[in-house]
Amino acid sequence: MKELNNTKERVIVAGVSHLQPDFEYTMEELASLVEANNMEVADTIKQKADSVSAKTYFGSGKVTEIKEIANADDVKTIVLNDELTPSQIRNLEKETKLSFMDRTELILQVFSNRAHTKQAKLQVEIAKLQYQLPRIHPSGNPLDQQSSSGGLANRGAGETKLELDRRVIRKRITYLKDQLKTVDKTINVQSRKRTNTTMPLVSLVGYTNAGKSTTMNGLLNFNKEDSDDRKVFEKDMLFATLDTSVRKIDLEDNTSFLLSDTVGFVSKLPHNLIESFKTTLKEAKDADLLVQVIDVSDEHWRNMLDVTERTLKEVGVTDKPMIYAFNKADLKPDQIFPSIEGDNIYYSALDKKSIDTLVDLIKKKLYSNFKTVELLIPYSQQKIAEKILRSSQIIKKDFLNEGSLITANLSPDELAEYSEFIND
Ligand SMILES: Nc1nc2c(ncn2[C@@H]2O[C@H](COP(=O)(O)OP(=O)(O)OP(=O)(O)O)[C@@H](O)[C@H]2O)c(=O)[nH]1
Ligand SMILES: [Mg+2]
Repeated sequence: MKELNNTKERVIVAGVSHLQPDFEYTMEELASLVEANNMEVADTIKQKADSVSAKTYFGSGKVTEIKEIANADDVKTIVLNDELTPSQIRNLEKETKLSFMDRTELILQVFSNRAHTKQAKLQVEIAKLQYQLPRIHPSGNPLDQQSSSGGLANRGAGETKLELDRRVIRKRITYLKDQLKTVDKTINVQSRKRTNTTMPLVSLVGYTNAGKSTTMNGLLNFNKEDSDDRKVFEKDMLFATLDTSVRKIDLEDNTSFLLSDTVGFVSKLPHNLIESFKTTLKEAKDADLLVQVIDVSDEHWRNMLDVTERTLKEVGVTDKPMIYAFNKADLKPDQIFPSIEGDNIYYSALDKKSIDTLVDLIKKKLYSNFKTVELLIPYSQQKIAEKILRSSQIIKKDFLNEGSLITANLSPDELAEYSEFIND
């Protein structure tokens, strides 16, 4: 194992603060992302400036300093805290003869290593190619494209090859997008089957490694014997989950809800990646209730909460009822758990009593606007009775001479739909 560590590439993480209020935090995140990418942080370089340089991201003095520190540390790669323009990277590489990786490329690499399913692989590859498209050069040498030393003839040939390379990449993006559409369609058919029922959908969302998958597994065990085949993958690493899993949770009073677990968030998630992961995040968009899982034992939990809220807004998930689920309370000294304060719960996903309390809160939020009513449906409209029995929360049913008498706990939508059958 030790030997493995020695083979890790050592890199320097560097960033310009440019008036970002959470700069220090994003630099710490960058270091975690570097580790998640199986590299090691040898040094950290920061520059305070009101803005970044359009030419080299850092000011010129800093560029020289980086070169010196990298040489002293015997490091060849610098990882940067922002997404840079292709020309900024080119200029930096030209001036320092070092290799630069920006935050977007790093996140894409981490996602790429974690992608296992066809959908996740396609999503990541599309985002990667879109990132590469404006950054490829006619030769491996980034300096060739701009230099005029090769003479007109060479340059012309280079440009043609560049156009050709770009066309190949564009074609591949189109091809992959088509493939993704087919995969998405299959997944959509499955989720449409679900939406035929009126079972409410609860979505776990939150920062990566907060404990969403562990919470899902805890809820899966609720009311049931251990059922390993339904469990989702949980692990102490960034972006353990890249796909969405949906499971049915049965409650003791004959009611059920659907629960989805999905990809976690981090600051400055690349736009292309978010775009690519839209289908994966669809469950959160369709959800009746969001449970935001927060690792309250992490001193940066407030930043993580902000990142999650910002990302949700970016993917168009707004105005949803939300439970703030402060997880890993067991790791926080003096934190009493499980405990509920309004829409907040302090709990541990590893603790059975916590899970019971979380279920109570989910039920309370989910069914707060439900109403128990008695419906009388004539046998001439048996199809409607069948639909209610199939998809609503049934408390009691009787078959009378006049028709089916059903006592059910109905959502506002169902109350409106079946209003003519409601016995007052
Ligand atoms: N001590 C403690 N550890 C927990 C708790 N909940 C989760 N963990 C651990 O935290 C780590 C991350 O948990 P996951 O459930 O994989 O986190 P996630 O939010 O699904 O993470 P991603 O899928 O990477 O976004 C795992 O090692 C869990 O065992 C908890 O309540 N207490
Ligand atoms: Mg997970």
